[in-house]
Amino acid sequence: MEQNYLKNVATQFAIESQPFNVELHGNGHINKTFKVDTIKESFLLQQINSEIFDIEKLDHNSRLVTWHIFEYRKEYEQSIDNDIWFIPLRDKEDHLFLKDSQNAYWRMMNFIPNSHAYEVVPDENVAYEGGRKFGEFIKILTGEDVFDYQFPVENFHDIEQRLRQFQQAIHRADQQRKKTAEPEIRFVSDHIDIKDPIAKLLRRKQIPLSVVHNDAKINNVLFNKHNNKALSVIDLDTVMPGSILFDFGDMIRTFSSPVKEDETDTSEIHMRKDIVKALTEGFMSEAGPLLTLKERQLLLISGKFMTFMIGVRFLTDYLNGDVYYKTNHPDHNLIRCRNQFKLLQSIIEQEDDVKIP
Ligand code: GN1
Ligand code: MG
Repeated sequence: MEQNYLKNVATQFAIESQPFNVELHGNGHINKTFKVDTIKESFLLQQINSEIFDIEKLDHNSRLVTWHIFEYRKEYEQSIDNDIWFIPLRDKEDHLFLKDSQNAYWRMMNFIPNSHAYEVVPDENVAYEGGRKFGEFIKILTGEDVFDYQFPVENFHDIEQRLRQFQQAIHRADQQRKKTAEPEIRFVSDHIDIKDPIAKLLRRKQIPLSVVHNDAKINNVLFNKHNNKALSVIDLDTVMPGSILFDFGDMIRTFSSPVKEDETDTSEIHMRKDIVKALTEGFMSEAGPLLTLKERQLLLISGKFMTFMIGVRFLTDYLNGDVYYKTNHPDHNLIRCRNQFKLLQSIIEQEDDVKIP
């Protein structure tokens, strides 16, 4: 996208100085994020994919969650320097979204300085810190009323719905893609039981519904560049009602593999038990007292559940011809799916040796 266009979008938000540089930032699969530099400070400018997110509902939830985090910090006399806030429009102070002439939706937020994110967890300290930060996030959000929040993406972590979408994709798929993905399609039917414990308890409302992050990946935690302490949980787009197990499962999924989510060489992929132990300790240090006995028993199972579901979603998108996730090459979604299924296999193989919590 053109610099001048982006600078013009940026200046429509209530920032003090003129932007002098705008560049692509981060590795989101759905939205486009840019870093905007001004002489005084930097910001993040995001173009939100409105085919996927309902903008009004997203706006509603973003206001609630950022407001709640600030209230919490105030109550406990904690700094808000590393928390996210959205910058309103220059001419409409009560608006956080800009709709441009091409009907694209934009919003702007603060940039947290001296921070960085990991695609792969390098050691146990980072796993502990990341776990602690997501645990704190859950702790902050307890007490929020799930009924106040909306669903910017419907049925987001509804495994039955995801499987129906998968079946539809198989029916409509291009024959070549369907043939190439045969082993992965078979993997889904061979492992279909993985959904059962959590899906059943959710259906029977035996797992509490609460406001959770819903995208608790390692690259959604910012770390201090100098001392590697976790600073902040970012990407609040999917904060909505769900289960704590979705977040814990996503942590196992994204912290425990030694390679990136789209690594083509799957030979190294396995669940690193020491990393899972460290992330669990970190998470429990904040959120432990909030978990029910049932949730505790399902922690490792949540890792299988989320790894299975995200694998199914990548495969569905491959069969649909890459309409949902951004891709850099034709096999990108298939590789992401293989990655998830290899990891899932490793979790299954090791599950009897891992005791969590
Ligand atoms: C998507 O856009 P991003 O990278 O934050 C997805 C998550 C998946 C993830 C796979 C709205 O997140 O559900 O876990 O990719 N978000 C949406 O890594 O679909
Ligand atoms: Mg996300």
